[in-house]
Amino acid sequence: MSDTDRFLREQERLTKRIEQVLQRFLPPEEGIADTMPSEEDIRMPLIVAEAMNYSLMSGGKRIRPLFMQLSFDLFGGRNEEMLQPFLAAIEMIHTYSLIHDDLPAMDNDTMRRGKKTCHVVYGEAFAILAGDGLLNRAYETALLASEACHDPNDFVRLVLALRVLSTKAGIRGMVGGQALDVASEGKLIADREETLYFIQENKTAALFEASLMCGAILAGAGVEAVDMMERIGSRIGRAFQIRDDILDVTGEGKTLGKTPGKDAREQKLTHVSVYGMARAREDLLRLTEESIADLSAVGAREDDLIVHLTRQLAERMN
Ligand code: GRG
Repeated sequence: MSDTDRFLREQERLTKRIEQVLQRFLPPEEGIADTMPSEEDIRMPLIVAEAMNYSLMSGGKRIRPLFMQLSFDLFGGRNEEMLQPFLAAIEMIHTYSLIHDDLPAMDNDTMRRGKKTCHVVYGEAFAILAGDGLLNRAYETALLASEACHDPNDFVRLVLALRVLSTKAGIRGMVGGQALDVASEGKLIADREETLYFIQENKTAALFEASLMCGAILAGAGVEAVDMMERIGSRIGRAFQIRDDILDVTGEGKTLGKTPGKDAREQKLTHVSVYGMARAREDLLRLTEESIADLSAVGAREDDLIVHLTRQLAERMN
């Protein structure tokens, strides 16, 4: 078996396990509102749960939980019961952001992960609620890791990981980046490079940082190693966004699972619009190789899946 086949098989195995973890923490689609006055009313909260599950289980690549798992493994993590709620939580946060990003008030898209996006199937109000529900469910789920804490050190790790997850998903992370992205659309920006960097770092890279940092924290890694994982997450996440910007120009809707060509139509600030295609490709490769050099500094080997995955993302087609 070639190295590439071996990596793909291992990645497939881990992704299947992540799907099972997600199944374990899905919101129930029954028993939510037994006290509602009428049959029709009772259906409403259930439809929100259905919408949450529709988007969550609609076939994403599960890259963020994969990185969290691989970071946990890299630092010799053993308490999988503490990790698993966090694997589900990061994917729930990511999925909520996709649902809200597709809304007419934001990026206004009808396709996601090759399917009709949430608001097309369930309507805008219910898609907003499904996103809210997933964000909240993420923290409900992450806190379930407390049931697997065996000693005070475990509780400290849980609190640190929660701090990282909530900060990186919030106004000083993904939400902040999305706000600047939306605000800069179609505008003449004085410092395009600085603005672009802020958007990439926060809208996209913050969740990669959270994945790698939470994996390391829950495995018991020290402060320096966690800081290094933040730096690596920043580079991998920015590279991920640059690849996204390139694919928006070169990709096809069928492979992408979403509508291509929107960045130019909506005059978005992207790596391609600011630096051009050739420089975008160069920066993508540079950030990828820098991430791999830093990964090897924290003990990853060339034939570890975390290194392979980092390389694979630079060439991804969706
Ligand atoms: C609405 C608060 C809020 C944030 C939205 C994630 C995001 C921020 C917007 C989605 C649009 C976008 C292109 C963001 C950049 C990050 C990105 C490339 C997301 C897509 O992630 P993948 O490719 O998706 O991992 P799958 O479907 O595979 O999970």
